[in-house]
Amino acid sequence: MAEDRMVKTTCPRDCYDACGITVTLRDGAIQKVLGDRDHAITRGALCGKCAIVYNGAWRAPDLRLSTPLKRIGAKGEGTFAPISWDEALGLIAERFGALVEEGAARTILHTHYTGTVGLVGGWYPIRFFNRLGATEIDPDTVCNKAGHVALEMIFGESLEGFDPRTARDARTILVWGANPSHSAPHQNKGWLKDARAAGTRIIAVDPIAHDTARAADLHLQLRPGTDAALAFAFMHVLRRDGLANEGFLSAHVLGADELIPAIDAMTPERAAELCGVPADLIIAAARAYGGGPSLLWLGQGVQRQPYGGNAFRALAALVAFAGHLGKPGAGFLYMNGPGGRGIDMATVTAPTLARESVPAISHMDLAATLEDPAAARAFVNWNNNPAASSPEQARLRAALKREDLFHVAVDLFHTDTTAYADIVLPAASFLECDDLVLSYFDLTVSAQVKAGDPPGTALPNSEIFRRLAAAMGFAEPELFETDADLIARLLAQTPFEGTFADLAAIGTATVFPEPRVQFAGLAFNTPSGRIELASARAEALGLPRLPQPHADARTQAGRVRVLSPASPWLLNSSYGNDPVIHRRLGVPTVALHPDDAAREGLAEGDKVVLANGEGQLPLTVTLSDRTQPGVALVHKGRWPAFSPGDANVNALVGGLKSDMAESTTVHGTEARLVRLVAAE
Ligand SMILES: Nc1nc2c(c(=O)[nH]1)N[C@H]1C(S)=C(S)[C@@H](COP(=O)(O)OP(=O)(O)OC[C@H]3O[C@@H](n4cnc5c(=O)[nH]c(N)nc54)[C@H](O)[C@@H]3O)O[C@H]1N2
Ligand SMILES: Nc1nc2c(c(=O)[nH]1)N[C@H]1C(S)=C(S)[C@@H](COP(=O)(O)OP(=O)(O)OC[C@H]3O[C@@H](n4cnc5c(=O)[nH]c(N)nc54)[C@H](O)[C@@H]3O)O[C@H]1N2
Ligand code: SF4
Ligand SMILES: [Mo]
Repeated sequence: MAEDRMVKTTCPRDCYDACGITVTLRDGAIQKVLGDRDHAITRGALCGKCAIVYNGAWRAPDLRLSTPLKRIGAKGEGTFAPISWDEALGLIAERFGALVEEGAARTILHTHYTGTVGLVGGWYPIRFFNRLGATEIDPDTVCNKAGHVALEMIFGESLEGFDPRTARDARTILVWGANPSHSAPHQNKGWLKDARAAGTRIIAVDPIAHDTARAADLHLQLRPGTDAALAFAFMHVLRRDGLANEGFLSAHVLGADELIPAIDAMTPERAAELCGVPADLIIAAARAYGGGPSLLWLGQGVQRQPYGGNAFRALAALVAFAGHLGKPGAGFLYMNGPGGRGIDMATVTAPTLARESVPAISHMDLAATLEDPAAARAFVNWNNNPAASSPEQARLRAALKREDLFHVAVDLFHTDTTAYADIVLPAASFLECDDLVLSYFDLTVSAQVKAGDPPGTALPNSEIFRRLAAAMGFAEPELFETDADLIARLLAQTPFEGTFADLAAIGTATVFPEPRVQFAGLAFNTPSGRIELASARAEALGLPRLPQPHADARTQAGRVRVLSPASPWLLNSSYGNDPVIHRRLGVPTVALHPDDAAREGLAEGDKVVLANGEGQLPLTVTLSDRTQPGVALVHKGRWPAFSPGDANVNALVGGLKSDMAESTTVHGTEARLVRLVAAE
């Protein structure tokens, strides 16, 4: 028997952890996919979900797509016949070519997101769409765009966060609207736990008492959508207790004085009423944060609210009032982008290939646009499963049934979305191609290394779009650059000194020897060069000039606010088709506070329907003291096809846009609870 061989690679899921992986090979075949023991974040164990799927669905020949397919049944039915790559690409090129000829390239819509966050697998195909002139469904609008735009407006930058290693200098870490225990499991049990063990206070602000909140020193369990009022109350305490950094405010901040009346009015007692958090907890948390140095982890959950942009503006004001920037142990993190490690994303996406400006629309408009034969004549989804992940699920799926909509899906698996496609193209997984992965938490650069061959004739995303470009008759050399050349060029932009082979040998490189200080020079890329709490740009967009001390009104009696954050067993909708994951998940549930359940006469295990103007969803009740009265918890990511009612929580989610950036308001969803009486 041949010796075992090990390949180090990296998990490229949309996850804060960017785990190091060791793949064991025997006779050239993958035996086991395990966590890398030498990896500083992973420390030997993958998360539970990846440990299952990377040794399950992701390597299961019966589940993976292995050949191009052509639809032979009705749209949505999922009946296909295998065809060759030449035939598939020929059919696509013919349809796209005709639309280009007619000057209707923009009626080709494409959705994509973070099926893989590998720089090549995630973004190289954009080159093709730039050249084609297709309309991009702005991916961030389904996730985090409001937060990005708010931070960018205020700090001139949303993709430069604190360096997590600076936690050694922090006295407090405030985790606001993130749930690391699900969405960043290794940061939760490594970084956060280590910080706490070293004496750093951890404070969580979240409507749900998740494991991170339970392990924290303080948990402020606010009502959803009341974050801005709470942030103003924090600032109130800072000012009242002499913790506001006046020197910082006058030197680096625009508009702090204009905010003072609203701050002075938002006493902890007033905020307690609006947010449902006891005033003494607000005071204790504000003092701990204000004392500093402090880090603020800005979660993505906070801004998936109707006033999510304003909430981020208020949280930015809190950072400014505390003056927690520009020194070790201070700062905030939404996401660490590639730019801070030297990467210019235009190297990957080649925007110069676009002949005109590239049209983009919000995910919130996807269903309405797909419905309209004049606006949408073709549709491509790659790295994205909108029939499970996007709002207005029923409307979106009805639109995908349009016979005259030419639909191409690129995925590893048959999904709820591929079921509607005319052509399905099989993609290679991260175990089957090289790439670069940049954690969006740690300032590292990692190698994704090919460990095995894809099933059948499946191809990496990049190769699929190279071949499609050739079939279209496009000639620009950028459309044909090899992965190896691109990876080498990208790696050369980073501080890592070595080749891809050098990086592959170690898996992950820490590219800055010492922790970076966020905004070290306190120079901000805003028009004034300062932190713009008062924003002329906001005014020009019809938004208030200043952050507002807003709190959403309480949910009306008889309704619940439905929160649908990350599940520990799914990665968005990915993994929902793995049989072991499926067993772990059990039936789809709604977690209700015992008070709500008692009021509605519901008990553990009862069947209910959540219903609103958007749709309805059958669920099984589970009682939980992790939630609060008026708030129901239904995790995202179930596959409609495997769920009662052929729907998941997005059947309840409308297309309402946030106050900024036309972004998602998924956590603003409300619904009625309808009890099902079992037929005798
Ligand atoms: N296991 C797992 N990990 C994942 C994902 C997954 O699906 N599964 N998804 C990945 C992706 S794409 C993303 S974007 C990240 C997101 O990861 P996070 O940034 O952690 O965001 P979420 O899990 O969406 O939600 C975080 C928290 O926001 C809270 N929340 C909801 N409304 C409010 C509010 O009004 N105020 C406050 N303060 N909090 C609120 C929710 O209760 C939840 O606990 O996770 C990534 N990691
Ligand atoms: N109700 C509710 N809905 C939400 C959210 C929420 O909090 N609540 N969160 C939203 C957020 S934060 C996000 S980011 C979106 C994410 O939504 P999506 O972008 O749809 O993410 P996934 O559901 O994981 O779908 C990714 C798809 O890519 C495929 N894939 C994986 N690797 C590859 C590859 O290498 N090549 C190709 N071609 N395909 C690949 C996977 O099989 C999967 O089908 O969902 C949003 N939807
Ligand atoms: S999904 Fe996240 S936690 Fe799980 S293995 Fe991948 S990077 Fe690690
Ligand atoms: Mo996301």
